[in-house]
Amino acid sequence: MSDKANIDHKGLRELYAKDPIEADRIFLGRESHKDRRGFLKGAGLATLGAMLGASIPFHRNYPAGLIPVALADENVLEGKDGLTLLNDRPVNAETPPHLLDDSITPTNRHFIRNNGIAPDDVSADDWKLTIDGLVDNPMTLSIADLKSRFEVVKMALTIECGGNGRAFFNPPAKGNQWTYGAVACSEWTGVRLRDVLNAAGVQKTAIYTAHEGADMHLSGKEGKLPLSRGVPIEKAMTDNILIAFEQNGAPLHLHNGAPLRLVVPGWPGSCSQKWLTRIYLRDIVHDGPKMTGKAYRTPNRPVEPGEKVETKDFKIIERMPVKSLITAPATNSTVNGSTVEVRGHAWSGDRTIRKVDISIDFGATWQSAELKSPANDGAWQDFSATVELPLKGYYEIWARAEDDAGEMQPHAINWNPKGYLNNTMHRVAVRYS
Ligand SMILES: Nc1nc2c(c(=O)[nH]1)N[C@H]1C(S)=C(S)[C@@H](COP(=O)(O)O)O[C@H]1N2
Ligand SMILES: [Mo]
Repeated sequence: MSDKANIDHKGLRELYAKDPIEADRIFLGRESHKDRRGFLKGAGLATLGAMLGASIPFHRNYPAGLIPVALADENVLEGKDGLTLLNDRPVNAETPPHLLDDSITPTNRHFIRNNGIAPDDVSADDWKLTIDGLVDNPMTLSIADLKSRFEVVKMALTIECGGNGRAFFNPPAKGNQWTYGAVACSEWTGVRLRDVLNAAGVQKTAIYTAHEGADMHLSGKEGKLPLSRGVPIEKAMTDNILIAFEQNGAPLHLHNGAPLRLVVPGWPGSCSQKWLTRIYLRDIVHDGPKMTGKAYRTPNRPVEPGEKVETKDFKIIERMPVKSLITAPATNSTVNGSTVEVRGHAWSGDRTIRKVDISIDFGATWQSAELKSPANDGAWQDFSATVELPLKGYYEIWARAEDDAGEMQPHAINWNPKGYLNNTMHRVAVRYS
């Protein structure tokens, strides 16, 4: 792995814990074996200064192999509860399935997927959102303007990272090794993107949106965006996309995009720009960071596991596929009675789930679960079932959802080079003793 990939995928604390001198070299470009102090300079010093939010007057005295205490002490998961940290720089954390049991995901259980560093100043009072590009009336709005000029709506909306389930790819795919928990359905309060775009006056030539946020690129370079995605204008005009200023009735969590974010349900989470500062309309497919190359793209044809695919043969991921998650019982739990209550959620991008089936015999037979309607268009659907375990022993509970277009979850992974869109059936281990 390259140095950069090393730090992107492992995170700072792990790097320093393993080999502090090597971490210094990778992170700060410091060749400290030559000199116990190994002066910090140039890019390394700038990166560190950007991360600490201040210059370091005594940087010449800074000892080698020491992670700055401000970074080491920082609790990157403050306000979150029970999440598994996959990386601390950028912060990436997922939620174990049994903690996603609620119909509406509490903020402290909502996963975090950052591509860069969250901004320091997220004061809602000073926040500004600019709408420009191919619109008749470009505008810059405060959060108070959004609230007073547009209808405020509250919706439960599912966000799932395009890479959820990547950990199960074989051959493996680089990137955060998400298992099941890069998905959540909080209740968001905001205004409809459509209403704001209509007020700005969408010009005929506009075909795509482009989103910008206030997060900082890992390099610390001013003006360099970690991620800027967009959606086709027809998608942007659907009525369940929100510019949200509240998550579960309170201000957004810092790492979920405080104080303002887009929420685009049913499409890869990356469309839901956090720390939202600008939306502009374009007459080309948006080509911001993480829109091109292989990012959030899959091959435009079936490929063999491990096959090398040229960049030109990739297409942008649009709707997310049909999927379900078992949230009770927790995997590896032991039950004392033969009757087990199974619960979970199912969703399919831009579609409704029509059926969820449960199996306790490795898919030989299935029983249908009770399935609720979504709270609104864009929310996942709760399911529940009571299953009877015939004898003491080991079981796997499997769930399989089918949507209203007849698409059903597969057994086998649809392999692709970057490990996106894994919607294989969720399996949970249970022992009856
Ligand atoms: N500005 C900005 N917005 C962003 C990202 C980011 O790195 N920067 N990550 C995106 C990705 S890849 C996902 S999956 C979702 C995750 O939202 P969450 O962290 O609130 O769960 O945010 C999206 N919005
Ligand atoms: Mo994502």
